Amino acid sequence: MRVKTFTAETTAAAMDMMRDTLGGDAVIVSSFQGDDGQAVLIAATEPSEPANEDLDPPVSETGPKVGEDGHDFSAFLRQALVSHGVPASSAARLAELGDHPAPVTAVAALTQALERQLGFAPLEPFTSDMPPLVMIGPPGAGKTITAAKICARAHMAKQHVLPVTTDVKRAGGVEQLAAFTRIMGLDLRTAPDPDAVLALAREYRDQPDRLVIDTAGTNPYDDHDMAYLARIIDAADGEAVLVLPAGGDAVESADMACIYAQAGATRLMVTRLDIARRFGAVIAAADAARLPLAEVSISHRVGEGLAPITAGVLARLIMPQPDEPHPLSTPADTTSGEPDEDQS
Ligand SMILES: Nc1nc2c(ncn2[C@@H]2O[C@H](COP(=O)(O)OP(=O)(O)O)[C@@H](O)[C@H]2O)c(=O)[nH]1
Ligand SMILES: [Mg+2]
Repeated sequence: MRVKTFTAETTAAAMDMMRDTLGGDAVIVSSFQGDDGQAVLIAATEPSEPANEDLDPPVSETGPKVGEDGHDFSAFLRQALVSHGVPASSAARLAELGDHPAPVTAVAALTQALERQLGFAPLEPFTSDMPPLVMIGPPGAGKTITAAKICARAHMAKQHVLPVTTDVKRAGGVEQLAAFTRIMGLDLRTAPDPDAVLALAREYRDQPDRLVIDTAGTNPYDDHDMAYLARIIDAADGEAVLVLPAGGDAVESADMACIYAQAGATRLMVTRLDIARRFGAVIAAADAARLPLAEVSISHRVGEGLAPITAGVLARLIMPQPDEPHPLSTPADTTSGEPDEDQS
């Protein structure tokens, strides 16, 4: 297999260059946006004649190889992952994992690697006899919107859900969630401290309602904040879901995820995938903290809900396929009457 990298203003222009140079049999191995904003397309072709010397040199030091048992995509995977900000060591490990047994396409190789390295644990099915969900994370991560989305989904499915907030000190903290629960006709309970959380958890232990507890933003580097948060999780005797936005610095996100995992987080919910184009932070956080990915949020609107995330979806986000629809296509707008969030 011979490979060539094409760089152009747009993916379409890069595809034209690919077809002109390699002909119609070329296979797109990877397509992503380069650091300079240019569209980068890596294509491969099986030469019917001895290798043409004017093809690009290999894309890495060792270069892509054709193994005994098929294609070796490890260099492609590493390059694509690093371009998304995945730390080099993690990218190298994933690239190795993707390579054996030999997959047919680069996306299949990355899917295989992500399946092996990361966990995927959707919040569905949501049943009322499950432990309370406690949404935790730094300020502005999307905890409140995500809590509202989970409650809305459960309510629409006629499941019993009780929204709770511990975010009582910040001005507007309660009101933000109340604006959504009011529309749904759900009561919102407040729990100002761990004792109140404990009392609510006990009160509802034998009730059909599952508690969804929104918490105030915490600073993972503040020991007092984290100790207090751990007390809330403990009092709820629930499952803590770390909420982090996509698109942040990968190493910072990984550091934070490890601290929240120590405080009790058992899953990772990623928000703002609609306004991110680099997904290294998602992989780095889940990988470093060994937190399975629950679901993802792709809209600020509560009615647009949450989307499932799988290894295949994540692989396509990392290596978008020009001929395929976006792996997280935006759901229809079902938000009539919903209070809109200020996006400024
Ligand atoms: N575009 C977009 N905005 C989001 C998403 N999730 C949350 N937001 C916005 O991010 C901001 C912070 O969300 P919020 O739930 O208040 O964060 P919290 O401080 O963690 O509770 C709000 O303006 C939300 O509307 C998402 O998936 N996509
Ligand atoms: Mg909040």
